[in-house]
Amino acid sequence: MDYFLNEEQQMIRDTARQIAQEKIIPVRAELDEKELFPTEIIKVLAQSDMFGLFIPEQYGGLGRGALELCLAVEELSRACLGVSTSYAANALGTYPILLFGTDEQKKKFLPDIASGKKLVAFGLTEANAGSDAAGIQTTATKSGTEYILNGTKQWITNGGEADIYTVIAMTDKSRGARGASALIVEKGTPGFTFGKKEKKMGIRASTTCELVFDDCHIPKDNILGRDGMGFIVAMKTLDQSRTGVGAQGVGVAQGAFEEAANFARTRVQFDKPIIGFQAVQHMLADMAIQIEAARALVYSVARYVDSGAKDITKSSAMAKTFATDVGMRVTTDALQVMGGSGYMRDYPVEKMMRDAKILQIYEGTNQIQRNVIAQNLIKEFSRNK
Ligand code: COS
Repeated sequence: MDYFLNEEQQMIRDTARQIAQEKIIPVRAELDEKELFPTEIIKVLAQSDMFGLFIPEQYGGLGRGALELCLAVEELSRACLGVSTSYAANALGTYPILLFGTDEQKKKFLPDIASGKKLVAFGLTEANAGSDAAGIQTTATKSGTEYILNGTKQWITNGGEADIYTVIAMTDKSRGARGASALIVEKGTPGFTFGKKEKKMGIRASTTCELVFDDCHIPKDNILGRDGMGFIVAMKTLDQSRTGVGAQGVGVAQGAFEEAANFARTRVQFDKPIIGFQAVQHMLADMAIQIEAARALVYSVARYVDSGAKDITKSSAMAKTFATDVGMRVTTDALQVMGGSGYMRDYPVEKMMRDAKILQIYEGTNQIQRNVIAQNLIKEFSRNK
């Protein structure tokens, strides 16, 4: 399929593909096995300007958008979802600054993010606030020219590795979702430490850990948007980033499909390569259809996001849900095509299947996405009545 990518977009895709081939594939099994953060690969991505793709030129980036980011994320995910998660979570953490930061905040933080000098993480989730994001209990209490942060964030991707954290905390608990605020917190701020590092089923080349705030003083200038806007900052951030999670689904599905197809062409049973059997052919055909449909949806939604449209909530939830369900189904079927070999760690597909599972969970479970889609449909029905 031709998605009519311009020359620059093709170049971005090819650069990410080359990094994936040369730098990620040779080490992905080791990163997974030893649960290592991909520091060297992050450096290579930084040298290739990959962290600046979606950051405006005036703040040191390349000034491109969601589609370019999706192209890079897809290629990295095709090789290793753990590495692509470390990369994509950086964008997730950056969006609050990009969308709600003042010019001063952008000048201060974005150039180092665009160059890859500083990594970013997004701190929303807590032990008792996952799907129910408005239930956060971390507090930011105003005191003179500062906020004092107290509480613990859980399951934060890039936690510990990142230098900059965009954190959602309650400034007025009595106001529920309208009492949350978004703050920029820098690593090294007194009262900010890292807690438990998680041991995960998949995406083990990414770090997931707790952020612990104990009377952590944050200058008032670090607020994003206004007091009470934190929930909106979080939701708009997720609206932007969910298409990228869809791109992860496309990438991991493509990677697993290629492994399964190559295997089926060489694995001989009953005196012929198993790709000669219709049972296998139909599985491969179904995988190819699903990947193409997911890619088409993700690219169109990314283009819609880049058009500056305001109503992206439903579309990005659709792209995330569809493409990540495809990621899970295709990696599972790829393993099935490979039979016992697929189940062994000698091949990368068992890792791809373990990795793919998180895509249906993080940045809002696919059940929550369906709620979001349905709520938006209902609003549209009543508007068009
Ligand atoms: N853009 C702008 N505003 C939004 C919004 C969006 N995408 N989604 C919700 N809001 C607003 C609502 O309009 C509402 O505003 P008012 O109070 O002014 O009416 C407010 O936010 C609360 O919205 P809602 O009532 O829908 O919130 P719920 O408490 O029912 O929570 C959410 C539902 C949106 C939190 C849930 O569907 C969700 O997305 N959960 C997943 C969270 C998530 O992705 N976690 C992963 C963390 S990062 S890896």
